[in-house]
Amino acid sequence: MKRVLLFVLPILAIIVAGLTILGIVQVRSVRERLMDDLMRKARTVAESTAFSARDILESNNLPEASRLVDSFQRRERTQGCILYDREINVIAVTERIAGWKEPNRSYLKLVLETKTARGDLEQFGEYPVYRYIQPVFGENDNPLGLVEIVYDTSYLYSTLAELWRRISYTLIGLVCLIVLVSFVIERQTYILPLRHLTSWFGRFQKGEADKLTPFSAKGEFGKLVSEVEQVALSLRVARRAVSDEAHARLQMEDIWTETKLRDLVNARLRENSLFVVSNREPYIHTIDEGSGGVKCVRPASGVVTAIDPIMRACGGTWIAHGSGNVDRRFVNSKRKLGVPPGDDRYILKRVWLTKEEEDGYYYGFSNEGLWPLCHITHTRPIFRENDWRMYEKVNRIFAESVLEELPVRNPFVFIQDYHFTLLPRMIKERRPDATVALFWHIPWPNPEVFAICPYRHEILDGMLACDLIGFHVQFHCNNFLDTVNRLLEARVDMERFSIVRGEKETFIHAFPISIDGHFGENAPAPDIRQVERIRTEHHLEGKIVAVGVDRVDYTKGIIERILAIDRFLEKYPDYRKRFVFIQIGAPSRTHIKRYHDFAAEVDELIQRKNWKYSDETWQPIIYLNRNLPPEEIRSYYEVGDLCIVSSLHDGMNLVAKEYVASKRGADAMLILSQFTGASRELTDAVLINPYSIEEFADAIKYAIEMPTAEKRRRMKNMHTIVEENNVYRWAANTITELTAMKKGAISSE
Ligand code: GDG
Repeated sequence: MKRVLLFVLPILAIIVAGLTILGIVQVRSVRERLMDDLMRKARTVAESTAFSARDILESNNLPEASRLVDSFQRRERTQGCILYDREINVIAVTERIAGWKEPNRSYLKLVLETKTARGDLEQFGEYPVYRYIQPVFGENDNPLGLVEIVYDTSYLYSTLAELWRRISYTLIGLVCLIVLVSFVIERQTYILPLRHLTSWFGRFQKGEADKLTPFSAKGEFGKLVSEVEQVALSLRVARRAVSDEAHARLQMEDIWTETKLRDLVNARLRENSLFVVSNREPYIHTIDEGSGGVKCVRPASGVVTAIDPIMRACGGTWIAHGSGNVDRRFVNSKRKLGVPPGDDRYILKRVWLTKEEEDGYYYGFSNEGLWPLCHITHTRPIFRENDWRMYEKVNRIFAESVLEELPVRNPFVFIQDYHFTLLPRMIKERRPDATVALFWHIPWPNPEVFAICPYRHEILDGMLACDLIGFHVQFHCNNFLDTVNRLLEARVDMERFSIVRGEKETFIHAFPISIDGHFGENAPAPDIRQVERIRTEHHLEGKIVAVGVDRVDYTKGIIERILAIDRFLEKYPDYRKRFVFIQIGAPSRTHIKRYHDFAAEVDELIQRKNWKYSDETWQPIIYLNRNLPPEEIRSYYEVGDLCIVSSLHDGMNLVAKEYVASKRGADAMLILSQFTGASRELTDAVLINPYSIEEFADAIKYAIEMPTAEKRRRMKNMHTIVEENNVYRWAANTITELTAMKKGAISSE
């Protein structure tokens, strides 16, 4: 539209200007012609009237004079006639103009003296009139008086106005015609072929290419089409080749690596790449408060830690809330960008939300309602009707965003976490053929706890549209099956671990999530310079260093950790000046009052305990209350002789696994809460109950004093477990299970 106007407007401007000038010229010449006619007519009439008036004036025959001027009363365009004597007294006047203004005596006198007739335009009431004054000559050319003829000129103006009207109508008609013709030409030659090409390419993207007939177009456009067709063909061939190679390689390798997962995805999903949906996006563009420049940040999020390596391996599209304050600057017209920035391994599609939507859906319902409901940490869940409405609305917004991306055949949608319980049904309603899985990254409570949620039925109904729901541990699966059994009319099959409602069966399976770990030859060497800088900066030389890495969240047991360290130093004073604990605490959900208060509580407690023990050379707790890049966190793991994970309740806890992976069986130890999902796998850690401060304090001593050989043995065992059960295996298990369900529908099977 804009382009058509750009093309049409200058042409229209030229045509309008040209026709206007022509109109002005034509109107002017018509006006001159009409005036000329009028003047000539006036002169002729005045001369003949003067001839008749001569006898009347000579004989001073007043009745005859009246008759003469009255004859003008009947004429159409002549307003009237006035007869003057030699002294410029009015002898007779046509009744129609009897009320005309006083005669301009000096003007009439001039006509009489110069003996020359004169004509002028004048105003008579509302009308413009033309008056012509003719001297009446007697014998010897002596003036006897004057005859004044008054003509109505209004017909002249209405003729000109009519002329203008006709010119304007022609102009408007012409403009409409030109615009219409331009649109038709634009549509035929440009829009339709382009639309055809866009739809063709769109269908190619969605996997319909095989069914399509070749695209035909001529000229320059045809050349473009031909190039696009070649790209499409190469892509199709490349995809098939990758898929065949992938099948072959899958038979050979047995440990799960990035490459093996990629092969699995290529072999099983073929061109139907993965669609992941989560609230948190893996890369956030924000303004750096220090430098004022733009930076790309990796958020502190277990979901991001786990899913990003999978997406890097498999490609596909990750749809998430665009939460960075300059995110909009980095997306294309479809709100997408290639990530990681500069590497472009997969597509990130950002969904925009208003502050009000984010507040209700994310801070409100998800994190003041569902998060405390699912974590048994004695923080009361808050359910507000308005938050629920926003939660529904945002699930709908995400559904639309996902649906517009899905390919025509066998799409795979992998939804992450408790922010999207309604999304599976919204997708399935419109795309029943889509395979939808939901992974629940946090614990699932028992039925009594879940039943307090006012929206329990809607949530369960939304989730059960999935083909598969995954939890970290079997215990959470069992809780979910129990919950459905108690709250809904459904058949729970405890042998198949599935729930059947009507025609629909949803499988509920445990998939313990993990990390990529970069094991074996791929393990990145620690950044020695950064490690040294950390040691020097915090005066760690010769010290026993423990680390904790968490989002500042009340479920992570940070307060209990500090209290346990306090008790440890109180109970075992020999460790004073020898032990340092570094807490990395990434700020999280700070708009929520509970989080805000909790952060202040952590700050205050650390300050109090440091004040209690520190002297000029030593401070027991170092608190880094900021978001650090993953590489720096790795350096802190390197520095730590111990890692403390003391969650009060945690779906899995990836920090525990990251620490074990980064230590590669070295002389180190992990202290791990028994209330984390990770404690089911990492049984060689020193397991603690974070609520028991005394036991916790003793566990710190026990971990420090454990013989080196024992530490190495345990760390090695745990390293093997994390290496084998890495995140690629987690993804492979999920995908294998999903594709097995849809066996008939998947092209490669
Ligand atoms: C949920 C569940 C489940 C920490 N500080 C920073 C930072 N981190 C990284 C850690 C780790 C991740 O964040 C945190 O992982 P967690 O597993 O502790 O989890 P949550 O965010 O609570 O995640 C949890 C997880 O989902 C996965 O399913 O394990 O149970 O609650 O990778 O290294 N990362 C960056 N800066 C930091 O300051 N970039």
